Amino acid sequence: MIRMISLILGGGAGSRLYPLTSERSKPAVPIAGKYRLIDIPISNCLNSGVRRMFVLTQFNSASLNQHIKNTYHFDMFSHGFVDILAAEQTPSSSNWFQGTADAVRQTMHHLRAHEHDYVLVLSGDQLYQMDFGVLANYHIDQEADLTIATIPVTAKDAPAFGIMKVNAEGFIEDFTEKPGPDLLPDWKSAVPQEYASQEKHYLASMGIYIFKREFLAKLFDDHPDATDFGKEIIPNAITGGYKVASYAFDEYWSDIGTIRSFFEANIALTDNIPDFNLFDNQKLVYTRPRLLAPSKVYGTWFNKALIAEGCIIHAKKIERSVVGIRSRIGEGTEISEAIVMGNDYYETLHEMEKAIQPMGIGNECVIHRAIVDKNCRVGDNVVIKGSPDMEDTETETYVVRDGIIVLKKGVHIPDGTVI
Ligand code: ADQ
Ligand code: ADP
Repeated sequence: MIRMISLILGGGAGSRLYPLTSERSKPAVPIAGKYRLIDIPISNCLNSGVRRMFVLTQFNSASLNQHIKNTYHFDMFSHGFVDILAAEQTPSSSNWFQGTADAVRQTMHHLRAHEHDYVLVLSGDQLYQMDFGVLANYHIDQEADLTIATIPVTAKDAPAFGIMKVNAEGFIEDFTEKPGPDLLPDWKSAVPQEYASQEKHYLASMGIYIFKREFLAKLFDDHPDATDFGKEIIPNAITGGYKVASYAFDEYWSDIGTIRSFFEANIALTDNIPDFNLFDNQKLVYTRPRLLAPSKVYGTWFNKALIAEGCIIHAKKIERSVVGIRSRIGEGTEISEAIVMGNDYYETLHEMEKAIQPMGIGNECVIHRAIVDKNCRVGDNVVIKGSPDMEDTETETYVVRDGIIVLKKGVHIPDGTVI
C-alpha cells in the first residue's frame, strides 16, 4: 500500500484558455461533450487507487464546486476526498499563488492532517491515461527523491516544455525550462527508434512529479523564494545533487492548456480509433451523473461525431464535431470541425417564446472550426467559419485564436450574422 496524496494544479492567473475561462475556473471547462477538465486527472487518480486529492485553483467557481460536490463521493471506509483549495485573493495580492511551486507550498499545511509518504503533483490541463501506481513503484525502485514523468517531443514542440538530459541509469543530469530554439541542439537525447523516426529527439517533462514527502518539504525550506517547479525547484534539486529520476511514459499524452490544443484534442476524439480512449472498461473517465434523456435526432447525416446525452438535433449534417449535453440544433444547419458545448439547462416552451432567441443553434446555420461555449443563442442563417489565416481578435461575443472562433458563454448571435 503506497501512501500518496495528489495535488492537482488547476490553473494560474494568465489564462491561455480564455474566453472559456472568463466565467469559470480552468478545471471546470467542459471537454468531450460531457466531462470537465478536472475529471481527467481525478479519473487517473481513482483508476490508480489514489483517493485523496486536492485541487489547487486561483479562484473557486460555483460550477467547479457543484461539479466536485455532486460527482465525487467516497464511502466512509475509503478515506477518500477531493478538496478544492483556492487562493481567494486578488491578482495584486501577494497571497495569490505566484506559480506552481508557490501553490503547492501554500497548500502544504493542509497535507499534514493526512498520513502520506509521497506527494504526487499533477497538471489540470492534460489529456492522458496513466497508472500512477506504476509511476510510484518506479520512483520507489529507483530510490529517487523526485521522479518526473517524461515523453519525447519534436524540436518544434520542445520550447514549450521543460527539457532534460537523462543518464543510462534513468537519472536526470540537466534540466532547462522552455529552452529557446537557438539553445535546442544541445539538448538532443538518444530516444527509442520509434520516437526518433517521428523526429522526437527531446525528452520533455510532462509536469507530473512524485516527491518523497520530506524531500518536498526540504526543497521548500532550502529555497524559500522559489515559486515555480520548472524554473526553480527542479533545476535546484538537480544541481543540489539529489536523485531526480525520469519515468519514461510511452502512451498518448496531450497538453490541452491552449485554445488550439484543446480544440485539436477534442476533435481527435472523433477519430475511428482515438489515441485517448473513452470506451475502456478498465480506465473509466468519471463525471457527474446527470440523468439526462437519450439524444433525439431528426434526419441528420453524421460522420465522426461525439454526441452527448439530452440533445435535440434537427441539423442537416454533423461531421468531425463534438456536441455536448442538452444541445439543441435547428433544421438545415451544418456543423463541421466544431465543438458545441451544449446547455446547462432546458428552457421551457414559454421561456423560448419570450427569449430574443432560444438557447442553442438556429436553422440553416454553418459552423466550422469553432467552439460554441455553453448556453449560446445562435439565430437562423448564421455563418461562423474559422480558418487558419484569421488574425487573433476579440469582440463582445467572440474571440479568434489560431484561426478558431470561440463564441463566449451565453452570447446572442442574431439571425444572418456572418463571422
Ligand atoms: P507549463 O504547463 O507551461 O509547464 P505552468 O504554466 O506552470 O507550466 O502550468 C503547470 C500546471 O499548473 C498547469 O495545469 C497550470 O494550469 C497550473 N498552474 C500554473 N500556475 C498555477 C498556479 N499559480 N496555481 C495553480 N495552478 C497553476 C509545465 C512545466 C514544464 C513541463 C510542462 C508539461 O513547468 O517543465 O514540460 O508543464 O506540460
Ligand atoms: P452540468 O454538470 O449538467 O453542466 P451544472 O450544474 O454544472 O450542470 O450547471 C448547470 C448550471 O445551470 C447551474 O449553475 C444551475 O444553477 C444553472 N441552471 C439550472 N437551471 C437553470 C435555469 N432554469 N435558469 C438558469 N440557470 C439554470
